[in-house]
Amino acid sequence: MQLRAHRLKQALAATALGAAIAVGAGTFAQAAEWRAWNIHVAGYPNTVAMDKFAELTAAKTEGRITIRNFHAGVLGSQPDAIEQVRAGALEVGNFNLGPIGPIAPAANVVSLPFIFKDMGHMHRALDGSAGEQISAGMAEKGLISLAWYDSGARSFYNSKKPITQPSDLNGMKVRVMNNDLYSGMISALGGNPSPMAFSEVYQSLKTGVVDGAENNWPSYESTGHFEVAGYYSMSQHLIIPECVCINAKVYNALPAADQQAVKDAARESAELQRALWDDRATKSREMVIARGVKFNDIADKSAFQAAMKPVYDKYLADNPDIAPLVELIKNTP
Ligand code: BDP
Repeated sequence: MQLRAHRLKQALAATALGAAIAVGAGTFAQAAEWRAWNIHVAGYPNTVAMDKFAELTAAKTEGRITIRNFHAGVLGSQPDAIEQVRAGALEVGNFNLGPIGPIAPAANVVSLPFIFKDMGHMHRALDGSAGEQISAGMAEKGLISLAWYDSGARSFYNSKKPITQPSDLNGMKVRVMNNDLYSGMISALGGNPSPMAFSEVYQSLKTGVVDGAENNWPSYESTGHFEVAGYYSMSQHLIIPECVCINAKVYNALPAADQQAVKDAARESAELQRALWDDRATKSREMVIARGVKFNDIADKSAFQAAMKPVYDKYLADNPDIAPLVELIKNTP
């Protein structure tokens, strides 16, 4: 009996020692697990690309960094998530630059309506000095942009009628993302802006809290907004890029090789996202039109563009130091 007790004690001690060694070793070579925020649902180009980003990061860092994606906005609204990544409560997020603009004025240039002529123009600007200035402005606010994702062009949709000219928006309640530039844009067109979280838009359209909203084809389709706001009018007033953004302190604390690995992983995921984007935009558009959406082109957008003058004037009056960046983008061929 005594001998057995003794052996048991010995065995327990050995186990405890083993466990202590294991814990010690684990602490020493601890792998980092990051949490990543994404607003989009399964199958959406950004969701597929963020999964790729996680897979590539684990492979390129040989498991030193793993990323756990939280899709479909389950970790909260986008403005909240941006604050969480800045504060380090979350490590990573796929963010639209729209809600980043109010925090980082340089990043807000992309939210000036009609600043980009088309997607190609936006890509060229981001790939050059304008992109560097935008990244620098974000880094100052604690967000490092690892790569840029596409988000197409945003157009108006509503439950009432086709929009062909600014006066069609008169008195219309239109949901916008949280950013004064977008509220100013709707006011300048004679509508009533209603900033609200993405997750609330479907119900608000359905119950008539708002008459319309604005987004690209894939989001109009994936959210089901087309079911409750069946007029889509191709104003293409905003072409807003998105980032794979990481908390600056987390990124800066990484060894150089891991910084490179994470950046490469994000950039490769962006190549995939951009390829998937074009395909999804076509499919979403075809799908909603087949489901009865009444779509109209706005060939001449000059009246909408002219109406944006007060939006530009106010932004430049509030941020005079950003004027050269606005000019740089406008002059990017
Ligand atoms: C989508 C963006 C997403 C935004 C959403 C919105 O990808 O980041 O949250 O629009 O309108 O196109 O809120």
